[in-house]
Amino acid sequence: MSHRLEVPMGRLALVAGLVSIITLGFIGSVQADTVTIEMLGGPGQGDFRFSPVEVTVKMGDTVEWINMSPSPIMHTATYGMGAGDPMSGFFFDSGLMATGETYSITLTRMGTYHYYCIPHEFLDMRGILTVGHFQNEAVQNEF
Ligand SMILES: [Cu+2]
Repeated sequence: MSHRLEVPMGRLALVAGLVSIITLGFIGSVQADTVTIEMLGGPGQGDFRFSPVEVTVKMGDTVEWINMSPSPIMHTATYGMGAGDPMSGFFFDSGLMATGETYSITLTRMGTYHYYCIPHEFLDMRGILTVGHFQNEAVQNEF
């Protein structure tokens, strides 16, 4: 009697094990990612720009900017449409970044975030960051 019970219990344990593996796999697939945006421009690099200029991420992802321009060119990633925007810097502002420096944010609010570079606004160095529940999701808020 007790011997016959051991077999189904063993199968139950196997099934429970498989379920936990599948669950962990699912959690892994919705994990937060890090997206990197390069700040470019200057001698040998052409126009001052963010690359890619337009980025879509999931809520909870980390967005990282890195200044790839040659020294001593400084950039910023500053929320807003420009220095004349009363909301300038409201959601994020890296401050001046030297060559090789990085700045990271994690946005937990859905929407489309326009941003610019303070030193190169006059050269139209701008970017757009869209945050959705999921990658490529249509976004409701326009900031
Ligand atoms: Cu710049």
